[in-house]
Amino acid sequence: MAGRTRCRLSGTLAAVTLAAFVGGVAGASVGGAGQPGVFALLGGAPKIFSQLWTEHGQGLTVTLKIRQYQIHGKTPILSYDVDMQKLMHLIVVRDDFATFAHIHPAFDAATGTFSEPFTEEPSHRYYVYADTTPHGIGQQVFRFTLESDGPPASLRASLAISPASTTVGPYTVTLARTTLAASHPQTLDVSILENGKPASDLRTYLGAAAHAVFINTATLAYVHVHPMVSGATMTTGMGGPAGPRMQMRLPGLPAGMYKLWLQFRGAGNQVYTAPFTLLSR
Ligand SMILES: [Cu+2]
Repeated sequence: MAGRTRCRLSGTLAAVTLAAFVGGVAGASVGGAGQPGVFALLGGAPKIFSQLWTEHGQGLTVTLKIRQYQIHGKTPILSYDVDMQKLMHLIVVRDDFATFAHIHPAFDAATGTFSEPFTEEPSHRYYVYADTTPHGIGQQVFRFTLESDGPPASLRASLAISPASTTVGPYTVTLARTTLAASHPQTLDVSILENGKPASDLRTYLGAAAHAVFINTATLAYVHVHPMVSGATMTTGMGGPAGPRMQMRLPGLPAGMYKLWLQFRGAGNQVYTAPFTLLSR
């Protein structure tokens, strides 16, 4: 698992923008029928049905609840394979792409329900991607839309290409470039420096040297790749060294502006998230 270069593509260009809204909006009501997820894995097909509902807590904190079913079944799926050390990876992105969360909901195996508290900010919409591997079915990714109180401040941010380097904690993360050739598979190098020298205290996180999530800011298409340590034929295993130079193998990304969040684990077991904005053209 850790050695595989994995690549996740979600969403179809035509369908996604619309789908985020067709999928409905959760958060305003408690419980109820729930919101059907929009299948979001490019090249795949929906083999299950996914549903999200929310339970309100204090203030703007909600508990996200996700339950999935066989496509024509009424019984919740109870058996999931562990993927990258977790049963579900939940990616939550704010509508202006300014915040990103990668969380791992608790799973109640008796009811097949994933639960995770999430605190919204006022006047924002959130895109929620639920990524699981139901046993015997394979990877499935569904997207939901979560709305906070008040009218959304902005549905689409106008984003500019970011600098190729950004600093998170003690680390400076640099991409080889921030423009990509549209629709061509390609390699993108990443380096992580600490105090001007290649960082030496990086460790694998969730079974990979790093995790990179790309979201097309117009279509909401979602791509999840795992960079490899440069020169290595595979990542160095659970908790092993990672970085400081890595290579991301990207699938052909359709033209557009992409927000990228690169997550890696550094000193003190802390997970860092480096945001970038790239243009595929
Ligand atoms: Cu990952």
